[in-house]
Amino acid sequence: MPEIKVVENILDANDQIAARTRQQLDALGVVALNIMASPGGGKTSVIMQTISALKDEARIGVMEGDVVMIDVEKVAALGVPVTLVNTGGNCHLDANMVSSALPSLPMDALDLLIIENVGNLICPAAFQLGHHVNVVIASVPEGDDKPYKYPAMFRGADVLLLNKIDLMDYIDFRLDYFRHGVEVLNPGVAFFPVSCKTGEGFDAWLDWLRARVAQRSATNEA
Ligand SMILES: Nc1nc2c(ncn2[C@@H]2O[C@H](COP(=O)(O)OP(=O)(O)OP(=O)(O)O)[C@@H](O)[C@H]2O)c(=O)[nH]1
Ligand SMILES: [Mg+2]
Repeated sequence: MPEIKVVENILDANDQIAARTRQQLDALGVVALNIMASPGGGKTSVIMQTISALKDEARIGVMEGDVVMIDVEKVAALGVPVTLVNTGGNCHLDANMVSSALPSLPMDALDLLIIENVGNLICPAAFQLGHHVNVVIASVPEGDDKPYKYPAMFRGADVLLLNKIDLMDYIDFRLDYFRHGVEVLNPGVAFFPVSCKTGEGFDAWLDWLRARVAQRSATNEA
């Protein structure tokens, strides 16, 4: 089937650029997160809470995959370097976009690069960017069936945050059903229920991230 061949070639070219980016990041000792979620799931909110908590202990830079400056301006107000990765309206970031945006950030003065992908639970899962960690954010108002409907996204997660748990009392969200769907796809994935509004659950996520950044630094120094 020729259509499938074309898609394979595109992904192959993408993966080659992603591999180069990964080498650059590793040489610099920068850990990169690919933050993925539905539109409005809480990507920017999680990024901002994370920056506020960690910016005195880690040097953080941010890439915002978007077509407008709204999220860039929010992150810039926290005083960390941030750049827009203009997706031109595409439904996902790709390795070329991220690679082209690297010179816009002071990469040799960072420990952690946070990449906010386009709000979408399907396309971003298929594209390597050169990052180290897939962070998937689900949120309570989206419903408890999301792992069942978007399996590739949940299967590929290294970390899963369930955001907006402050809204649990207002939504019919069966946490057991959600967790079962995740466990079938991705047993043992690091899972953190959080609320960006109240801060609940954030300490566990921050500890996980601190450990991941420390692991990278230790490898780099060795
Ligand atoms: N109640 C509640 N609202 C939240 C929470 N986290 C985020 N929000 C709100 O949800 C809305 C969307 O949050 P964003 O962080 O902008 O979500 P996003 O995924 O970056 O959205 P896009 O970039 O547009 O895809 C905003 O109005 C936030 O204030 C939370 O934990 N609880
Ligand atoms: Mg956002």
